[in-house]
Amino acid sequence: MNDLFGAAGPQRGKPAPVKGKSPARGGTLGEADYNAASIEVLEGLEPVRRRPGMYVGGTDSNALHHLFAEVIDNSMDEAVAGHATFIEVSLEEGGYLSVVDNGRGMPIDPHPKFPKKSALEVIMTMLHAGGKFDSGAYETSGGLHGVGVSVVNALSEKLEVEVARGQILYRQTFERGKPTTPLTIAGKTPNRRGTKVRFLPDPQIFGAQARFDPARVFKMARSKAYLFGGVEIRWRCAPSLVGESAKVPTEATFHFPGGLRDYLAGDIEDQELVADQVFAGRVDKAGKHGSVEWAIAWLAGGDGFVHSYCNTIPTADGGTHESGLRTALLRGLKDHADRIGQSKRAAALTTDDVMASCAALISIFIREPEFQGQNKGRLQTADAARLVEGAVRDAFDHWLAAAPSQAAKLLDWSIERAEERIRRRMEKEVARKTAVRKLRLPGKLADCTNSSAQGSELFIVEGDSAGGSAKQARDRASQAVLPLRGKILNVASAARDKLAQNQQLSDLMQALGAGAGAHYRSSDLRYDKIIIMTDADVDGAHIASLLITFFYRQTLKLIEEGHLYLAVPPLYRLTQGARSLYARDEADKERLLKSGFTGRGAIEVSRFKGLGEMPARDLRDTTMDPAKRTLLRVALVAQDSDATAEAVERLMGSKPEARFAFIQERAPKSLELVDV
Ligand code: 2B7
Repeated sequence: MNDLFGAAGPQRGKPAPVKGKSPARGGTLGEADYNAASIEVLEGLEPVRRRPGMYVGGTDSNALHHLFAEVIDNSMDEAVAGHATFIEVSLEEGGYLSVVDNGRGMPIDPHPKFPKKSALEVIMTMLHAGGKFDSGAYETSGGLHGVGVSVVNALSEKLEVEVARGQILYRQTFERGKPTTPLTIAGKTPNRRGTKVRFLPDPQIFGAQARFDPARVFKMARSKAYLFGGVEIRWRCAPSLVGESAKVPTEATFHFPGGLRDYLAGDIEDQELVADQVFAGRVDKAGKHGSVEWAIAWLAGGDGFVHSYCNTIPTADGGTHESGLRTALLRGLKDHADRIGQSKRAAALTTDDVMASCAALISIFIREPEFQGQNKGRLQTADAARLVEGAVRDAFDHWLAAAPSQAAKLLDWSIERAEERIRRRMEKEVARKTAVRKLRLPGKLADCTNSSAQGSELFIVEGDSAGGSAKQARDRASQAVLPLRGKILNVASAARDKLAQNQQLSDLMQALGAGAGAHYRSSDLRYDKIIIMTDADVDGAHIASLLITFFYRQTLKLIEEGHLYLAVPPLYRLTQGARSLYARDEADKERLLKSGFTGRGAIEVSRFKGLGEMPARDLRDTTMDPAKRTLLRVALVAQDSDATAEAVERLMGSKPEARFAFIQERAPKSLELVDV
């Protein structure tokens, strides 16, 4: 073996001390030492092993596969630059992954800054601390995206590099980032050219069980061939790694001169399309430099996606090239709508409407791209937006103009998406308003859980104790209970401002949710039945009449539309042994005493003093359970509403003499109770 430089090796592999930093301590730079010059500094790999997450985003399977991406990206750079025509990817039994290209081969000459080391060793063992290699020869089109192959080296238990250059084969090996051999000449290679990197990810970093997923590596390798039609990718995988049923072949060759159009076809298989044809194209050297390729299909059903790439590197978080694409498609479609006299319909369109369930691939090649974000997954280069927008826009205009019927389908479909979006937003707004109204419900209301008015009932009860019984007796899903304390304000005689201030009535109006007076809106009523449930005595009747007056005056429509009811609680309970019967009134009681019981023994008669004293079960069985109860619907009898108004005024108004006269006249009832 020939030690080419005599300086490399495990013992002498330490980087030369650099001003302002002591690698021996491996410490971080002090604030004072941190100057512009330090940014250019290359440092050793200890930081990578100490904090792998900072360099490859973690130590999980994603991070592991990132190592492969890092290596193949270097080969792709050589291919895209026109120096390599093929790349071999081999997954080996022992967990090794090897990548070979037929490019120019990593430089092996002494590095200008570290004359005792080869460029190869510097590339493999020194962390590129943030600036750039200042020699143009080492510039990658991946730019700052690639964390560098030295990170792969740092995180590999073993790694070997072979370079075939000038008919000579060079070789150097490493362990956990440190050289285990110097760069040596391994022989002559008259027919070989390029670089080989073979490595085994370190189980100390990724875990003892960590392995490359053949399917994932396969897909990553294949996608490179789709992204750059000028390269052939040769795939090899140890048979023991692929199960019998797996879709991963042990050997394959990828070469896709059809590029993204072919890639997309494979991705969407035979899904139905909105426009029958795929919109695909390629513009080389668009603008000053850089090229753009795209393939887009609008899927009739199912989820869409946008996969974007820069220099064959996936940009999972999008960026400027994706924005350029979105702008081009939206403006193109809107302008087309203008041309065919449909601009009004297309006015509301947004990029999301045009891109909804659209399967899109966009790939650009530019020099010195800039990436941002945690995983450097977003392209930042501003020029890329203009580059893509210009290229795609031109082609899209032609595509739309050349196939008017497809263009019409796409336009109609996009407008439908916009309408759907606007409808959804309105529904959301309504739901939000309903939620806000719910928040404003009075504290005393025990609301039902059903949110729809249909089939739900509000029981207005007298006093907190009756309220308590009613809450126990109710069906929570459909029955709400609002207790009112004592006599409520007489609406017919009270002044307007007093009405507005009255807590009881304002609680009631809030619970109903439909407003009052001129602002009453039936469609907002929160319940189907409003049931007044007062004690079966004179006071109870009075409260009921006050409430009815309130509804009559404030929400007449509610009565007209048949929403107002009176509950009919019993007055007596008759018990003989285990059997109980309930009586509505005196007459009912007499009837039951005569014929209601068959057995012998005393019949116990108890008179309910109030609903609050009634056991919840009895209240449910007699008054609240829709299957067993009696309800009276409050209805307007007089067709002539003036006559009704006059009657209410005389009965409930502020002049007692009018009330007295009314009763004296025994005028026909204005309000009638209809047994239901
Ligand atoms: C920034 C560094 C990593 N590099 C070169 C030249 C060719 C070359 C490489 C490579 C991965 C697995 C096989 C340029 C670039 C270093 O500078 S890296 N090929 N292939 C590679 O890593 N493949 C190069 C200019 C003139 N001669 C050679």
